[in-house]
Amino acid sequence: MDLSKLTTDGKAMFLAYDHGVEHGPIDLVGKSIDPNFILDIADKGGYNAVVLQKGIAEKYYFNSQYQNKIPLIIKLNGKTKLAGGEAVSRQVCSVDEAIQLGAVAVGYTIYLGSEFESEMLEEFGKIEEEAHQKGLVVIGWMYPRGKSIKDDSSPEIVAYAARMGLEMGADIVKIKYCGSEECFKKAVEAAGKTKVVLSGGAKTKTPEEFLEVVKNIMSAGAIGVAVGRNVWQSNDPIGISQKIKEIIFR
Ligand code: FBP
Repeated sequence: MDLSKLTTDGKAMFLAYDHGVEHGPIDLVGKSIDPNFILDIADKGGYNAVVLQKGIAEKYYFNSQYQNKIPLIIKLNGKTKLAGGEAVSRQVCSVDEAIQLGAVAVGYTIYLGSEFESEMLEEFGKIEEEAHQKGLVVIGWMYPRGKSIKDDSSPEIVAYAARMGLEMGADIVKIKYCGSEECFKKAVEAAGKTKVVLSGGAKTKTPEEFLEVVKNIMSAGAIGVAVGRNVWQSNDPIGISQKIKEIIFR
């Protein structure tokens, strides 16, 4: 699959903004409640793409000034944190709807290890087939989660998640940080020809802490990041975007 619409010299910086679904407005502090604020960061910060759910894409991105400036990744599934029990996230947007909204890629979260893992794997398989037939890049949010997962960021689990992306046909996997450059290297190795991006995580105590993680994952062979809170919850979203950019594209 051709990743050129989503990358610069093979590297990528994606701005994630699907947290209104996954975490609720509590995450969307200050100006970040406004989707236009995020689209402006994506534009001015030089992101390769922005990640949105379909409602935000339809009302704020489609036919807006941003549509021709920033490529769109549509999340095809989602779940709230209000639902109890084992994690399951089902499809809420079709591949065709994503295309109509202007997406060049689709994203789908698979909760590996959940009781409902097989449902998500099956759904992902169908989405991947259709999206590839229609020329879209497929990104797997590979998140181990559930009673059977003791530590979702252990080196073994993160490498397993990365490998699953390759096995399932994802073009890019978005995985959590496992704590060091060495273990991330193993995950990149496990992903093989599937490219790896870091899933940002909760805002770190200092921006330097997050930038250190970005340095480590890039040295480990990742192609970049799909980051949300560490950017748009920052006091200086454009400033931190510039620093991330310098690390990724240097
Ligand atoms: P962050 O950089 O803010 O962690 O965003 C990455 C992301 O994968 C989002 O796309 C998603 O909404 C969120 O993290 C899900 O986080 P989790 O399921 O771990 O609570």
